[in-house]
Amino acid sequence: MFTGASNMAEGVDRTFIFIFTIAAIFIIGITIFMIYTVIHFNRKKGKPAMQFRGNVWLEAIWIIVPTILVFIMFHFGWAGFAPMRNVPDDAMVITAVGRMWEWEFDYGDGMKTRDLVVPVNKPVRVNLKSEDVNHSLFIPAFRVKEDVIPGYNNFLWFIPTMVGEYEVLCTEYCGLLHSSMLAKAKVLEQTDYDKWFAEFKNRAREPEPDGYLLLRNTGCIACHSLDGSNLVGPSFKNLFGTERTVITPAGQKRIKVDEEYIVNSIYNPDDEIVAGYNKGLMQSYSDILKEADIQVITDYLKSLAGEQ
Ligand SMILES: [Cu+2]
Repeated sequence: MFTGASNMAEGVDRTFIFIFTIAAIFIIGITIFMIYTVIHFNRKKGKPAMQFRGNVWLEAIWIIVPTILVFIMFHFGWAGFAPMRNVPDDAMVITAVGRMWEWEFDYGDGMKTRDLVVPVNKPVRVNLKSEDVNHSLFIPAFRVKEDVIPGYNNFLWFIPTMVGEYEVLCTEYCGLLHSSMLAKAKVLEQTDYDKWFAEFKNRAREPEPDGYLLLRNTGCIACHSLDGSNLVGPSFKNLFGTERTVITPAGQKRIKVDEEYIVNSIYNPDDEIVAGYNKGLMQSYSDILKEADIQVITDYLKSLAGEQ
């Protein structure tokens, strides 16, 4: 009956099934009773209405029974919730960073991933940090969900109980690409996890290019992919040096993506919109990125287009 992939699933599912069952019994029972009374007590000619003056037993029952049911619901709810705020001391700690519109999982020492990778049967504490607005980290298979609020140190924890790949979502509407703020939670056997972690550690040692860091920290790659996929804006992959059709206030024209075009696109995004994309979605970065920053970004874009 409890098929969740973490230790939290049983408490959550039990509460959910109990409340759902009570609600189903009531809605079916009340509906049947209502239909019965409509048919049985409909207005008949010449029949005087009966007058009632209360019924102590009936009133006692409809106060006592729901009160008991609500207390049982509270008991199940509390029994499922209390352990969620009580993290074992030996839990491994990972920081989840939410930003518009991606998740990043920080393992410390500069080791950051897009997907949450954890070993099976080990307690994991996930500290929750937001770099901009309110987000909410939700891993349905683990039955855990907590708000990620800027300036507030929230957390969640769990023990994954089944090897597999599960969805990670944001459940707090956080803007345009909220629905694509997705990641995976990968639960591995301990030996596979150790292997992954060792590789990850080696990879993390290689410093990221400055241009990439600038794009990431400014939030550019939430809307412009690096792998060629189309998001809100054109992908950065193979962008530099190519020709595009752009829409200007004066009409369509062909341009070549060069240094000048990139500076102008960052400072005046609505001037020349690549055909097929929408106006008004990007702010000007003239207050955020200096010309020197844009030079670093341009060099990185050249490397993505194989020009360096
Ligand atoms: Cu979000």
